[in-house]
Amino acid sequence: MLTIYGSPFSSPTNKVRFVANYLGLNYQFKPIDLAKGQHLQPDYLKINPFGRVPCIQHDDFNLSESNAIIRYLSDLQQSALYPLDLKRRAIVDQWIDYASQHIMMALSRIMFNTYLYSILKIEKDERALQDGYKYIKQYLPVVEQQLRNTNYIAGDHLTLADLCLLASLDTAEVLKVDLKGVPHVESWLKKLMNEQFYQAVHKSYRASFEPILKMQAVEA
Ligand SMILES: N[C@@H](CCC(=O)N[C@@H](CS)C(=O)NCC(=O)O)C(=O)O
Repeated sequence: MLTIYGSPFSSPTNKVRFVANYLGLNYQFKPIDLAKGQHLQPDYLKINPFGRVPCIQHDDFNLSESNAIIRYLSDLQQSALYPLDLKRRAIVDQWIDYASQHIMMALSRIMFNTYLYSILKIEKDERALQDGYKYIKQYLPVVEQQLRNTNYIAGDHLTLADLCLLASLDTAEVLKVDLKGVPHVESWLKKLMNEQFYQAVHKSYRASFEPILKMQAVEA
């Protein structure tokens, strides 16, 4: 039995669900309400001591950190999403790291300091917000350059790295990050958003983010 705990507007949670859907895994999704602090309740901390989403329970095995989870799920299914060949796997890891440490990092600075700060009741960090926009402008052309040459981010086949990048760039519209200057990224994103594994999570990121937008409009 596989359970995924997470929040519908959390990119790392969506990443895990994209992978689980792609792999055809049977799972139940248990929403954790960050606004209500459910991620910090003792019951949840027993499953994930990090106090973050996502995490999974697979029978009696608990695992946190979205990148560890997607590697585990892919290997569980012996999927080509995470190739066994040493060099091909290393290239997938390279892009998982780039997507996480540069693209997702930049976008989450924007996300936290545009929307989530008010929900999580933390102080807005204006400097981090500006850094987020600066970094995404700096890092996206690297992705554009790669996608100009290959169909997918780690080569000519879909891999975990694409799903990792997809979960990050999914937020671009809501965060008003313009993708017009990176047309290969834009068409890669559109292509993946049409896939069933994506649509089984949400029709668009905006759709699952709607409650947050409404909440902010009331507070404004
Ligand atoms: N590196 C972690 C990041 C997890 C993370 O930061 N999740 C956010 C939601 S997107 C969270 O749980 N935030 C709760 C908090 O900051 O209190 C992963 O990839 O799973």
